[in-house]
Amino acid sequence: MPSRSLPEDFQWGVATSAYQIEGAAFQGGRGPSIWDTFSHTPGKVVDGHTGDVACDHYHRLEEDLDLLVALGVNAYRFSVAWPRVMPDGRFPLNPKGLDFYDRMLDGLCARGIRSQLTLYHWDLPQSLHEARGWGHRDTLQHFTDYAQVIARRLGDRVDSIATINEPWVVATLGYERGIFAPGLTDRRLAMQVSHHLLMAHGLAVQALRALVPRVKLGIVLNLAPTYAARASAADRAKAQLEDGLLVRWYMDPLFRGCYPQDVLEHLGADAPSVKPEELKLIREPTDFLGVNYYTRNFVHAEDPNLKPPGKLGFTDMGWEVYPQGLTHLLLRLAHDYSPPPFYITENGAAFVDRLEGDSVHDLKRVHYLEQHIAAMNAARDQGVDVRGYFAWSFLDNFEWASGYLKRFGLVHVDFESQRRVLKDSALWYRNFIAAQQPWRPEAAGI
Ligand code: IFM
Repeated sequence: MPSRSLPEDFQWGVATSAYQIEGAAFQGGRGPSIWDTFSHTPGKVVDGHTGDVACDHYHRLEEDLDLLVALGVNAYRFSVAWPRVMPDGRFPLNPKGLDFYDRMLDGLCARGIRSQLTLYHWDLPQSLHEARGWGHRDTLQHFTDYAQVIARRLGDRVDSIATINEPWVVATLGYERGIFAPGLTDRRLAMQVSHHLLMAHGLAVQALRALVPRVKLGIVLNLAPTYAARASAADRAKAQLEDGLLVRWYMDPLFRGCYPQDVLEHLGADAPSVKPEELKLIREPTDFLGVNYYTRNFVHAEDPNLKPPGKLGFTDMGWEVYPQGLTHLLLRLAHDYSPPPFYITENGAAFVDRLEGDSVHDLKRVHYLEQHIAAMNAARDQGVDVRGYFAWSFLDNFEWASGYLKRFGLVHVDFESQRRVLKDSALWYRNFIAAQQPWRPEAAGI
């Protein structure tokens, strides 16, 4: 693995999100979020699992921060739970909630680990949802207030702040397909929500820039290249549209100031209402673009369920292992958009793991990580500016509608006892990161 070309401050990290690990859902003054409501609604999450306890990270903060040290990472990506800080999504604040993140930042600083904080990883306060949530422009102002609260309290210690995680997932899975919270099936609303999320991003960036000019600001998108199964015109047209909905719908307004015309035509009456000044807001300059990459899209005009070839296999999510897609994606984004530097803010795989005593021999995950880091480096070698890589995920956790059945962690969690065990992938990642550190005479005792 080439290491010489890596900048010294390259971030090697792991990532999590609040609802997936914190637990303590009804403790410390936290208010309910749409994911509490959704997961407590029968039939929405597999086996009725909820994030009530999750990894109990809220009560095990110090132990988990020590585990980050054991992993040897120099950066940690996590999200703040909006309803823990503002139980109703608006003022007043919940001091205990802020104290928790304050302790987290102190703990990370004390351990020499840089922090990438995400403001919104899907846990919209329930009371804002009841006031029409992301469908209503008032929520954008509440989000900006929340961003300012975080900046004032934590901005002295964070390295970077991402506004929104994966707006495509929020809008499409939450408001159009109804398989994630809040479980709605309204395409018109979903597209308006996607526009509002991008506006919320722009507003928050403006507010944060004024308060914490030192902190790097950006957004995190789930992106993938889309390939046509056959060279036919029909498959190509489908691939073009899928790419438009997933990639260009977000990248174009963020970096070109417009929505893609072909997608607007496809949406027809479901296209959002957009004002020119809103497009300007969305294009507010940022310092980084977070890319979450797991697999590619493979489309066939007549058979939506056609599986890709899967030469390197599939993960437990049924997602094809396709590392070269990450290289293609990064090269294409750099070429088409000239965005700010990238971070790979999520990349990882769920596999069926077996705990054997104090070990989990998750060789497939080791291969997955190795192949994707190599794919990222292949893009870097061709000039793409990538500043960090974050494995998803630090711990096995609540995998949304799949509950606890899908394990993405580098660290195994027994959800009964809350015992943590470093999987072989964690040990591999630790050794890999150590090998990337530049050789220093003083470290070698010379
Ligand atoms: O667990 C999720 C995460 O919350 C967002 N990105 C994809 C991951 C795996 O599905």
